[in-house]
Amino acid sequence: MGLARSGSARLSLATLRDVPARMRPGYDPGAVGVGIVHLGLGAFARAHAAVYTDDVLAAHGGDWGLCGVSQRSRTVSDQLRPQDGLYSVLERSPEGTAARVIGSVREVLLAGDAPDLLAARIADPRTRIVSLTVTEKGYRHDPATGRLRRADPELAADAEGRAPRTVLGQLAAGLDARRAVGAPITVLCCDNVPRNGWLLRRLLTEFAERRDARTGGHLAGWVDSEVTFPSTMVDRIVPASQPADRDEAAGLLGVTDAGTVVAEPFRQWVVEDSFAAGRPAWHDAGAILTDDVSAYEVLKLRLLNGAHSALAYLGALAGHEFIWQAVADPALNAVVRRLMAEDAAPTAASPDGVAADRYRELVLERFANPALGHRTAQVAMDGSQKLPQRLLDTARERLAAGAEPVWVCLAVAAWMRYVVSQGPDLDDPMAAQLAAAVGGADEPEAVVRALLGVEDVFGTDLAASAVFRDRVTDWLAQLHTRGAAETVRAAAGAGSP
Ligand code: CS2
Repeated sequence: MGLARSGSARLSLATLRDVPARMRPGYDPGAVGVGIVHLGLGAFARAHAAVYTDDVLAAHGGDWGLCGVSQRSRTVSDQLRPQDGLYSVLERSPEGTAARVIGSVREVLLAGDAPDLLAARIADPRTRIVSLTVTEKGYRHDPATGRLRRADPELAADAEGRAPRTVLGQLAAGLDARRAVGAPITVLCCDNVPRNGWLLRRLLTEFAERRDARTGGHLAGWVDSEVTFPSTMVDRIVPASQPADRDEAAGLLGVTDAGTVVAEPFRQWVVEDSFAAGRPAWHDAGAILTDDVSAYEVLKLRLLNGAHSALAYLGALAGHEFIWQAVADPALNAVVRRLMAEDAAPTAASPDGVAADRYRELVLERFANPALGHRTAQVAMDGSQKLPQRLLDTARERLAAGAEPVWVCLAVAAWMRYVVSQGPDLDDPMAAQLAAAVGGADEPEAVVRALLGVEDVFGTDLAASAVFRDRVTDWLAQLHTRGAAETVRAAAGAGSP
């Protein structure tokens, strides 16, 4: 792990007193019981929901500790278990780094190791919320239709009764055990997918019906009457942690911390207030509890995440390793501003009190934070799962309004160029399907036709839009012949291309 201060004690409940008092949790983590099972204990969850809950525990106490569940790799459980679930968040801004130890994660499980224990945790009446950050691809659905991928072999095996390896399988097994206890519960999706609560209810119901058909059970009906699925909008930029971050954490804390995560100072959480068995007082930690999350969600997914993806693909193609470098590029900055103002903003009604242009400036300031070290390659991952809600829905609405989504088309063309240029190294759950669709095609027209034909991503309508298809093709041709940097420079210089 290359910890800076070898020989230093490691963060744990026993060594917490060695950490400067202002950096410690404002309560005794060891005394907190589990009230939330969180699926997907990645860096984002640890720097977002777990932090809000840590604030609530400091302010109000209560048994809202998290049982954090890693899905695949052993890394997080190896980092956190020897530390009694404790870890630090390094908040990075151009002014410096502030560290705090988070105590809200009270247990760490690896899903594959303990499927029965996980189901028992979800069934336990003391568990009142199951929350999730498993990324867009974790739901195994078709982003274009919002339906389960019927042919997914992992889902099929879980529905056939195997010890669950998929998120939906784990949820179904746990909720079915809870049905025997009869205690209502809330499932809280915290991923960047549109109408995430509604979508997760639909996907889980679809899966439960398949499972019921095999078992003769009544899980789908129970989920319908006893489980709530509030929607959320989640926002904080959290780059993947690097060895140097762990060294800095050791320097600041005075103990070593294998599980430290890095984040920007900004954080936002908007939550639909629909909880079947109670919830922590997250509003006292700055979260917005509301009846309707939709305006916040659409604004964030289309302006922030849409611009982020555009910067990631154009930035990577232009040779920028980090997002802050891409947004500091005057031509790229100009192009992304136009995408946000001319294509995305007209499709996103601002929530009360939020001015779209002020929101845009704040987002660009956050992207420009050089202390974060957020890689374009990280944001560029899983494009097939991200493009629909970040860019394609914007394009659809602009086209329906009779407008040409010029800048969204540039971002889509950049994604296509990125897909082809990455070849077998493309980090995307649909990499094989995208490569097969492109085949040996190289001409822009052929590449656009091939990728627009991938209905799981583009549906059927966009391929049929000559306006969309021709503009994407024109941009891809420019990226081919002039390269990304020159294409963007020319576009930024031109009034309207
Ligand atoms: C990013 C998001 O990696 C990505 O796809 O766009 O993780 C982004 O940083 C967050 O949604 C910000 O809240």
